[in-house]
Amino acid sequence: MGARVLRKEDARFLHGRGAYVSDLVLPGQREVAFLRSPIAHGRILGARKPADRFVFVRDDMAEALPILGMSGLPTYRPVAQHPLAHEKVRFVGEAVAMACAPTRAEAEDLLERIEVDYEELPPVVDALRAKRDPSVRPHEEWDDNLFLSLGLESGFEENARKASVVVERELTLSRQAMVPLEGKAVLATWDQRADGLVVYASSQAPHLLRIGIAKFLGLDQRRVRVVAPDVGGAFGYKYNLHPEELCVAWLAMKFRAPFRYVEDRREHLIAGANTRQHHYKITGYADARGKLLAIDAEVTVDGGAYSNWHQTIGLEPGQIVGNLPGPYDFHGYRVRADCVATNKPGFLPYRGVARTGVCFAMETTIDALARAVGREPWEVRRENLVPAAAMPYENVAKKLFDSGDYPKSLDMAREAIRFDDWRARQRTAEPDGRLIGIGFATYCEQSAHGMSVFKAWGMEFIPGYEQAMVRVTPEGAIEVRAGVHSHGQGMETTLAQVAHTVLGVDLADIRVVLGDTAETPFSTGTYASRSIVMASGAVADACRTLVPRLVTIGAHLMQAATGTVRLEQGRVVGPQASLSLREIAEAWYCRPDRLPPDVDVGGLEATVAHRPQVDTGAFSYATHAAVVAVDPGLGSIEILDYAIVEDCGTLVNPMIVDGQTLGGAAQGIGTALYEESPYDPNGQPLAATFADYVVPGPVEIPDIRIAHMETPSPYTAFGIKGMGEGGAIAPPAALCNAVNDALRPLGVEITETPMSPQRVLAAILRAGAP
Ligand code: MCN
Ligand code: SMO
Repeated sequence: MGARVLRKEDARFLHGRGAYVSDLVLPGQREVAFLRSPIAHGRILGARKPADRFVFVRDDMAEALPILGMSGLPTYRPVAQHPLAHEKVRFVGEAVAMACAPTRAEAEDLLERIEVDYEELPPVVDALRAKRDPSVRPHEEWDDNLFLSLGLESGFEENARKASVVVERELTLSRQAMVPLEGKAVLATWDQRADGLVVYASSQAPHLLRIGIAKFLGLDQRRVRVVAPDVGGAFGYKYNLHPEELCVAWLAMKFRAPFRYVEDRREHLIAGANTRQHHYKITGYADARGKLLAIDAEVTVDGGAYSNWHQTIGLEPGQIVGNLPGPYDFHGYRVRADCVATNKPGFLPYRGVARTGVCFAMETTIDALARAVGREPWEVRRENLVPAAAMPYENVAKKLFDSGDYPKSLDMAREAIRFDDWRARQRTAEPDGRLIGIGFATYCEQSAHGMSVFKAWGMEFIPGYEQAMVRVTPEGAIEVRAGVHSHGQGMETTLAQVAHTVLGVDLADIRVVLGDTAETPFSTGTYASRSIVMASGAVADACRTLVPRLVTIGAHLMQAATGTVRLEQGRVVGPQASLSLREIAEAWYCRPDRLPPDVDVGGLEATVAHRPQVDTGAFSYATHAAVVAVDPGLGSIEILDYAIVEDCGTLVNPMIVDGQTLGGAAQGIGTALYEESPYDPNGQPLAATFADYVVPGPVEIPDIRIAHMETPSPYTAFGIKGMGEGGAIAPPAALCNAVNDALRPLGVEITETPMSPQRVLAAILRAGAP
């Protein structure tokens, strides 16, 4: 624990030996292609299709139920999504028909012979307008366009009243895609012996996918096995059940044969779910020094056409309402978050979930307050952060911050970018005319949320426990089996490190098995930065269950008293001798005659359920600091320096945490500066290829420096806090604050992501600046 060990999975990945769904081939497998709606909103009047046995529309799929995500949140409206469109299409790219053939190209040729007649309806493209004017509705049976509307109020009036400074802003985060390297992919077949489905899917949560497929195909869960092989990035996109997955599973069930679908990049960009699109009207109330008194916000989420199973669209507004107050100590709060239906692909949570948006809103508001009271933003931020002495701290939204020193992360970040030097340099003009700006953003991130939190989000399946199975194999190696899954997080290594920490066995002798419902204990999977907090506790507890068993067997073999025998560095050590785990395991499994007949330790494998001491999660946190140069003539932004100081409690593997932080920050920089899925007024997507949709690469991502603080959580196994999402939360806020610091002499403020050159230049021109 705490060692920078190289990842066990790297040899496989770096030598091209990873096995993704695209690498799997089953005899006789057919490839599936989907015909997708060319219009954003319309009625399907009829379809003519070739007389091929392998072309299907919705009416051919009687056995498959529509996907229906249910939520316990007040005002939530469930909406059925048929696996292929039924009667209506509600976004460009919605699957209307599918064809199957030995190759994808042949399947696409079959699609060309399908003709669908549509009656076009006016689309709803702009969420704010859809909310104001519900005369056009994607779901005509509703009387407005709201999926749901959530609110929270606590101490608002009395605190806001005391304010001497009020700042009000409208802020927008644009719609974007999630672009994992590997798109969604699914291969399903029928196992004659098990009389059930086997579904290979690029999934974060194989056990949940199993429930979903069984539920919507009307099968018992025991007749569905889901295997998630190597997964090439997921980021939230691969947590919920997708219509295409249900279609492919239905084909395998219907024809008792293998079918596969692999999403291509264009399909991902136009038809895959979108994310991030939030609009804020936010007002900050403070005293004359900038001490925050209250926050008031009206938030609109553009939810697209459909909810999802099983998280539902309710998760995003649920997280907005709970997390908007950020890491701050204040007592007046009023918020409303509306989730609006539009004729665009559905919305899925993406790394950081709603917190990238709320951090952007809150952190730019802190900076605006600082400017209003004429003080340094870092000073005002620092004075408002929950101090270390107040931990554990319950905030205005009743979140329980477990531990940490938030102000110190800001101090360290300020030193890391040499703040004073940059401020001094700002006072002299740059020879190239560019403007320098410095920005900070601090956030805290609830990770490994437990039962009460998911219950409050109204979810159908509520994670509470995490289970793990640990086995000493007959040759004395260790096998760890867990239902969480790794799709880049390196969990084959970090869970092995946890087992090593308890048992002392060499990492090379520990094998971690993930991603197969037939081989791992039930789990709701990997998301919400929960895996290491939850699974490390389960793995450690399972290992600890085995220790007395190994000791008992060893004591008998060495004829020593049990109390004199210990497990030490992977060996069972007695007063006079010691035994390897191989010797112990061989005796137990294969030579029980060497043991007295009354030895019954209960076996050398144990499945144990674990949950943290509190179920409100562990809060990791970080401060991001950015220095930018903005060209006022071009609107272009260059990141000159970027530093992150983060605290995720006890570090299992600092190298993996650094990798997670960098990857997340790259995605956050994408949100801040580059990535956008725009739509025209007809609901046509304008970014359908990587020529239009800009993903930052090595050239755009600066050399990010990371420093760690390590405050163990008092509530979790080993004091670990989750952090897989964190890097993606703060970059839009930190960069926007830096850009606005740079543009301050021009009296210009940017309030929208991505901060493309066009947007920055337009804002400069609007302000009448040179
Ligand atoms: N870790 C550690 N010490 C800590 C905390 C974490 O060493 N104190 C390590 C863990 O052991 C694990 C990794 O960091 O190997 C991430 O752990 P955790 O924070 O528990 O997050 P999860 O494993 O639950 O991963 C989910 C999280 C989410 S929600 C998204 S979205 C996301 C992310 O992780 N998607 C990713 N990181 C990703 N990284 C890659 N490469 N690909 C994705 O799709
Ligand atoms: S978006 Mo991460 O899978 O919670």
